Amino acid sequence: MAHTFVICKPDAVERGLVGEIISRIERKGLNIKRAELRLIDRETAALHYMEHDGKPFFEGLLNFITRSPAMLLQVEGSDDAGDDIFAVVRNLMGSTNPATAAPGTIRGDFGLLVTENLVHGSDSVESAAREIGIFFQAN
Ligand code: IDP
Ligand code: MG
Repeated sequence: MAHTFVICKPDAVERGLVGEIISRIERKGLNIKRAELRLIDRETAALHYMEHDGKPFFEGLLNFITRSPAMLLQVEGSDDAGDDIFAVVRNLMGSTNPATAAPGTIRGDFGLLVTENLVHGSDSVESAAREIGIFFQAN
C-alpha cells in the first residue's frame, strides 16, 4: 500500500485546523494510518528539512516547526489510484506560498504567509519513505 507523510504544522494546530485538514484528506478517499500530536525537536526538524540547510529561511523554518505541537500523519492510499499518493496530497495542499495558492486548496483557503503555510506533504515516493522513517522509526 502506498503511503505519504503529512504534517499539520504548529500554525494549523494553534488555529484549530487539524480536523479540517484531516477531513479533506479523508474525503478525498485516503486513510489516516497513524497520527500523533508531537512537539518536534530541533534535531529532528533539521534532519527533516535537511535539503533547505543554508537557505536564508532555514533557521526561521526550524523555529516555526518546533514552536508548538504539530500533528504528524501517515496517510495511506490505494495502489490502484492513477496518481502517486504524494502528488494527490500535494494537490490538496496547494502551492508553497499560501498568498498565491489556488482557492480550494488547504493553503489557498486558510493561509496568507509562506512562513505559516499550515501543512507539509512529502514530494516523492523516496521522501515519503525517508520522512516516515525519521518521524515514526522503530515503533
Ligand atoms: P513545500 O512545503 O511546498 O514542499 P519547500 O520549498 O520544500 O515547500 O519549503 C519547505 C518549507 O519551507 C515550506 O513549506 C515553508 O514552510 C518554508 N519556506 C519555503 N520557502 C520559504 C521562503 O521563501 N521563506 C520562508 N519560508 C519558506
Ligand atoms: Mg518540500
